[in-house]
Amino acid sequence: MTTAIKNLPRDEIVMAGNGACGGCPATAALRIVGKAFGPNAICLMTPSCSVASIGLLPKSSFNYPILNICFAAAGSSAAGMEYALESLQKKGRLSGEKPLVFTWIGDGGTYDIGFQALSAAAERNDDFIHICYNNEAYSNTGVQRSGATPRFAATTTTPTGKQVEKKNMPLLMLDHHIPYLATASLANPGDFYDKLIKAKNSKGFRYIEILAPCYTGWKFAAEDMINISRKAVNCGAWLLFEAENGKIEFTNPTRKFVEGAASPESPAEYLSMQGRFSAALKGENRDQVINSMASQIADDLQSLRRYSAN
Ligand SMILES: Cc1ncc(C[n+]2csc(CCOP(=O)(O)OP(=O)(O)O)c2C)c(N)n1
Ligand code: SF4
Ligand SMILES: [Mg+2]
Repeated sequence: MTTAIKNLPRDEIVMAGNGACGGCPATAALRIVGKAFGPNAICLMTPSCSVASIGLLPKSSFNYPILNICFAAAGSSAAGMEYALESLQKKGRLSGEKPLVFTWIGDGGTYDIGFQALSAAAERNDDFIHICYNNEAYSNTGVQRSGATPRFAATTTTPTGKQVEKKNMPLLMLDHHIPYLATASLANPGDFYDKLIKAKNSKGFRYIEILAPCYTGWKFAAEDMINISRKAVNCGAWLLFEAENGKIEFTNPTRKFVEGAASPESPAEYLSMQGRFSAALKGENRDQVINSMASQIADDLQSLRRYSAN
């Protein structure tokens, strides 16, 4: 049974006065991470909105020891941190329980710039948790396109809409044969929390990715952030699943879509709610854009079916 939001622990690692936009999805997701991981954790971040939100010592507003590391190095730095802690423990120089090491990285730092080090850490099955908060762009530097930006979305580097499909990063990571992988949504906070707890209780390389609808980059009203998160899941633009030792389990409504018990909603409303798609949806290409998105979703579901059959 999924943990109810009212039963989430009261612990807060995100303090008042942080520098994120009000209602920032990345920061909301990080709050849930703190509730799941508790105080005994070390967080590594690469340049991103989350780093910019921390603020300056001694008033940093995320209540974890945080290392702000170079963009390409999340995988190797977290692996090094974990080996160092293990070594200290073996030498008797670390008292108490070993802290949990996790990375909190944007899509730019995961899909693109940090991919090499991440892939290497996954292949070595290094013992840490990588969490990607995916706001589908390089938001902190003014919303440039990333490998996670969906086709047709306008960014500052794709002003008329991105021409190519995004990477399927969760499936790429699954192909590294890692012990635990999950996708999550802010519309299902209890499900996200439960997946974080599973990852915390597992060993080896664990990967979790949460969709983080950024209203400044996606251009929608801030109060619609959870609504957009839910629409993404209901139309299949964001698919919810987890894989333990390669065995995939789906979270509803994705499970129903995969099993053919229900069909995803049309992506029309999801797309229309976001200003980043307005150029692509203008004029006679509107139906073509919507159909193309629906057909990509059908392809992604088909890929998941193939993985679940293996
Ligand atoms: C090697 C390097 N290239 C570029 C930058 C500039 N930079 C800082 S934050 C950022 C965007 C990061 O995007 P993402 O990882 O998706 O996080 P978000 O800003 O969306 O939270 C960029 C390009 C940098 N700091 N280092
Ligand atoms: S730009 Fe987006 S991701 Fe960055 S702090 Fe603001 S709402 Fe959060
Ligand atoms: Mg980003």
